[in-house]
Amino acid sequence: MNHKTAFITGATSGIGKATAQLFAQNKIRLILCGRRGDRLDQLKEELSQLTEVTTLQFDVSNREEVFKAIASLPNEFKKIDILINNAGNAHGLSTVQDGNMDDWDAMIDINVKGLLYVSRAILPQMVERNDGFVVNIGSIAGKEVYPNGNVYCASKYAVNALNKAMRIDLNQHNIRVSAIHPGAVETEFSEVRFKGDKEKAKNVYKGFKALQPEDIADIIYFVISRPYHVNIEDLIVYPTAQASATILKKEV
Ligand code: NDP
Ligand code: 8X3
Repeated sequence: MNHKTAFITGATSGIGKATAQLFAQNKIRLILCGRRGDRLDQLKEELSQLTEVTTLQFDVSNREEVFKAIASLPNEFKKIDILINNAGNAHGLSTVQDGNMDDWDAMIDINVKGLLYVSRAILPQMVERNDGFVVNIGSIAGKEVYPNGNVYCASKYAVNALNKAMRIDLNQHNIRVSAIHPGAVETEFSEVRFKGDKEKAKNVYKGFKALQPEDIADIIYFVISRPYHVNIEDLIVYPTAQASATILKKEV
């Protein structure tokens, strides 16, 4: 994978950060993205020992910021081979009738529109070169609706649909498109969902061994390192203790 360049959204934490670390070990050049500049700086310092790294600080849900940030890439990072559409989160957990509409806006704007804006900004250069790889991070929430998950599930159903749509639209251009749909991964995800309530977040992963961000990074690396004629379209990954969005074997 030497000399390939990957653009990773949501690289400041969890799955995106673990993917950046694994890609760096495999000498993939990195464009690391997120809103938290201090974390981007730290990660750049760490991974620059292994590969070439640049960072972009922007909010994926802000259309102008997305296009401005990508246009500002230094020349040596302008050719993007691999796009990892990972940035996203759940905001809140409640019924539709009690739903917080700001949370709804955030999930649709970040998980759906953000993924679209970043893709729209990067795909034309892949199309022009007839080469590229897109990995979309969906969720089991995009395969199965669970109680109180409504809008987060809808946003991930949209990612699932867009993954299929991209495969169709990009088929004539030799661009591979894959989606990975994890079950419970122990990251900052639940802290964001529960608005910084660390205790509540910790409880989500208590009593079973959740997937770790490195598990998903391994799978992403496996997917993007297959021979050119192989495209893994859709992968669902659960922790062993989990059988569905709602069936989870916890030790008491
Ligand atoms: P984390 O909360 O640990 O990481 C989320 C990342 O997304 C952060 O780097 C954050 O960066 C970035 N992000 C969030 N909002 C924005 C925004 N508006 N603009 C730019 N970047 C943003 O969670 P995970 O690593 O778990 O989540 C990664 C992906 O995996 C998400 O799409 C999530 O839906 C999905 N997923 C997670 C699962 C889990 O159980 N953890 C299971 C299934 C799917 P920053 O705050 O610096 O902007
Ligand atoms: C994250 C997993 O089950 O909380 O997408 O939706 S879940």
